[in-house]
Amino acid sequence: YRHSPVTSDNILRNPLPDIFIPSDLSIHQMVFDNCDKYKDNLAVEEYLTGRKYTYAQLKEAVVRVASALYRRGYRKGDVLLVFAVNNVDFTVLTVACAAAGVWFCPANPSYTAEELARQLHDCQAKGVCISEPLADVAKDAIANKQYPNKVKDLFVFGEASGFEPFKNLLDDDGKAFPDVALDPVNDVFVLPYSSGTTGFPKGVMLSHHNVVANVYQLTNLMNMDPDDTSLGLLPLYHIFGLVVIQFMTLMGGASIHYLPKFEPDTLLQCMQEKKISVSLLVPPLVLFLAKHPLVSKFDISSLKEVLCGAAPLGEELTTAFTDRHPNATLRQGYGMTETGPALSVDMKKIKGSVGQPIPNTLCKVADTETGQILPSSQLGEVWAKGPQVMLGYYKNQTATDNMITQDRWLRTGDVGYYDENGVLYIKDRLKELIKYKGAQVAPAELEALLLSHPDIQDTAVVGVPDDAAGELPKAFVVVRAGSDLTTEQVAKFIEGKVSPTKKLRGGVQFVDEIPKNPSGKILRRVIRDKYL
Ligand code: 4UV
Repeated sequence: YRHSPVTSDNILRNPLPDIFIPSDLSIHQMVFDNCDKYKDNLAVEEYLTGRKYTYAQLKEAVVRVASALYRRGYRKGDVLLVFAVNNVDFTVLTVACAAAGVWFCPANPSYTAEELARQLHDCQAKGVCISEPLADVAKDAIANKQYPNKVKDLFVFGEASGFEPFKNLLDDDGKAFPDVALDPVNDVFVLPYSSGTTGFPKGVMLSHHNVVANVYQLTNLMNMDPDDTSLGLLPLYHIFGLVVIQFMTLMGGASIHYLPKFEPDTLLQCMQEKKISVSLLVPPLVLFLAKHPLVSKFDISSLKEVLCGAAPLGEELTTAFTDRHPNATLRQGYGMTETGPALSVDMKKIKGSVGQPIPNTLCKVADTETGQILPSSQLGEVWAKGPQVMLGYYKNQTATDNMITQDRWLRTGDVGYYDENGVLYIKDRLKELIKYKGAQVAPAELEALLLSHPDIQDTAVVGVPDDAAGELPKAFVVVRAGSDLTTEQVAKFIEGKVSPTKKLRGGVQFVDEIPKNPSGKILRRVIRDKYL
């Protein structure tokens, strides 16, 4: 071993030697190499419809779609926004955009028209590609005058009036497949949105190399093979699904089985019938598999590897899961959109821990006030460094500079410590982000909406702990003098305006004032300590 896990400098490293990650490899080349290798193996399949591609067919479809995009005027640096649920053509389009040098910009399919309009406006997409049932929301978003956009092409997986069927792109002869000069280290592959440490969602510029690196780092630890079947349930718009489900599976020559949404019976049927062996999950899904009575009616004993991330996985839940599914190894991973996403994975089955940094990644714990590096057992902010750290936020240098230091350390905004073995534990969050079932809820967004209500004078939204969902957004509200506004009315006011994950499920509480520091920053910890 080249490194000891914790060196005298208090920087955490993987005990394995660094791995070689090619810096000239682009995403589509990485996928194509596997398509050539695994040819007739099943690559992706939709469980509900049976639509599927083998590896060879996947490559052919990617070539056709990239060619079709080129014919329609798409050039390196153009942005295509994808507003869709999981389906096999999502994967085709992801890789086709990479080949065409087009920035792939995924949006949460549960977004309202206004939420989508903001992302369309910010990313300056030239086109959108949507799932059939989302046509009306997408049309409203495109027509939004407050957030104007540059969308000229409308594509749909399936059919919808006013949208060109994606099938037309698949019918291209592939002859205009572009030979794009790509610099994998500096050219953007994907632009997912994340609120980061503060404010509204921002475009996260991940290069081809950021993502290639993360896939190499993970496959070095958790290799899949062609006999594996992987569950495609987590949404592909989110970085965990987008990178880890899609590319980790494709690297191993295994197959992905897509489901468009969580539905208990269908999920379990899919796991039983397809003999799912590898699943990426978030804690509420681990809870479901660990405790729901329905699970006993199905044989899901094929499950052997589960990687759980996006929110804390408690010890008690880990035990409940492994007691019920003894064949399966449950590992906790830790990461974020801004780091492509994985930073650490628990390889030693230490309950409650997120393990050690993955290869080629450094982590340290810094004093939250002074930035001084801390020794083991002390709580502080986790900082990380590695080839997966994003290029930066799109058109937002200030937010980038606040998160990444000059020597490329990224401040995660998470609070944790490491033990004497160099194993990391995440305990809390410094940043304002709330996680509902692993999905991001940005308090700033809800606060801005609440402040648009004429009777609301001030507000702060924080996450309250919840066993099933992790956290629930709760609003503390200062009402204007003389108003007869009720807490129910406040919750209703928000409900219709945001995607379901952002509803104020944690409740609304009226307070006299919102604690703030002298520069007006909301003191969320004070609110939590005082009221929760
Ligand atoms: O930006 P994001 O929505 O990204 C994610 C990414 C999750 C993962 C998890 C394991 C992997 O192996 C992997 O590849 C990707 O959720 O939210 C990032 C924030 O979510 C919290 C933490 O606050 C991050 O900054 N978070 C993510 N994983 C964990 C977590 C965890 N295991 N424990 C506690 N908090």
